[in-house]
Amino acid sequence: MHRAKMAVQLSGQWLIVGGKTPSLYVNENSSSLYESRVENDWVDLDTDLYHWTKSLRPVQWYPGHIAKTEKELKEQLKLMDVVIEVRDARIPMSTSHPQMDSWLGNRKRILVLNREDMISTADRHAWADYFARQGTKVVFANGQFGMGTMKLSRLAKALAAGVNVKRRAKGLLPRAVRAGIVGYPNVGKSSLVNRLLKRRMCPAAPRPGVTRELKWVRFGKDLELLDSPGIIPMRISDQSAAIKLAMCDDIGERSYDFADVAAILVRMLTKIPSVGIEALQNRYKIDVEGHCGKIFVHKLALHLFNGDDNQAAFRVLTDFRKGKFGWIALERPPR
Ligand SMILES: Nc1nc2c(ncn2[C@@H]2O[C@H](COP(=O)(O)OP(=O)(O)O)[C@@H](O)[C@H]2O)c(=O)[nH]1
Ligand SMILES: [Mg+2]
Repeated sequence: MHRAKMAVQLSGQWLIVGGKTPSLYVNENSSSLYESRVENDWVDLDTDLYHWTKSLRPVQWYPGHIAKTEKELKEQLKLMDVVIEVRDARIPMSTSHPQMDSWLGNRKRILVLNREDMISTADRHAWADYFARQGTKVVFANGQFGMGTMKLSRLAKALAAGVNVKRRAKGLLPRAVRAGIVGYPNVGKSSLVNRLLKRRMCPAAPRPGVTRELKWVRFGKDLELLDSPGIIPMRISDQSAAIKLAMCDDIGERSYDFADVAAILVRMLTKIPSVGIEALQNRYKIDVEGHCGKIFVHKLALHLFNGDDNQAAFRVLTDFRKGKFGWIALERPPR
């Protein structure tokens, strides 16, 4: 399923940007052997996730302002010279909008994997390597502390400069170049804009749905930046993706059941090679029985929260989001 999604994506025109050089990491045979074993585990995980989620109540989140945004954004996209597409580095596939390619067409674009601090070096390497193999490099960024924004800024300006070279050739006066920031809710778009501008122009908050309108801001003397509210498909057809958005706090809390999502997160964590059952048992001093996430959450509820599964589930989700099981991605590239 993922593979198909990427093929569409890659048929679009991607711009090549910085990123770590994969060759710095993959050298020895032993490490590639290890890598291939880990990759196998990840493939299994995707299949498992599909089965775990299919019986759940579907997760859907489409607040009213998103439909309006989508319409406005499509209009604004026509004006943009460069589009900066931001995704959550923990789930680069699940934060890729299925319609983005058709909206952007041949427009110049930069792919940013934000929240780079929330994934491991191995995750980062896997994604850098994957995009490099596809002929696509990405900017890894941290909207909170500004890593990667210098590179992003340089790149946006360089790409934008081409616009005025063309205008001059046609005898037209130069004009401010427009760059738009687009992406799913809560991936760090406003934070990145603020970092680029080196001041807080756009409200950023730790919950999805804070930016409600499109906002142009001046960036340097010849660039304008557009911050936009997050967009998300009206129906998320891939429920594994929807669950991962919930785990990463990228969609509204009211759209999912904490206990369901936490139970699946527990199962995922036990299977992620760098976390495993031990990490959960050590943290909560509870046995993981037969990989069952529901039982685990319920035991935690009895242990700490007077039997309240919801609170226990919220604790597990929050701990994951705070990196208490280590900083890890929930997705690895398709092979
Ligand atoms: N750890 C971490 N947090 C980030 C990063 N970028 C943004 N955030 C936080 O994520 C939350 C959502 O950011 P915001 O910019 O409002 O996202 P937007 O909805 O895409 O505009 C805020 O609490 C930010 O401080 C990042 O790279 N790393
Ligand atoms: Mg925002």
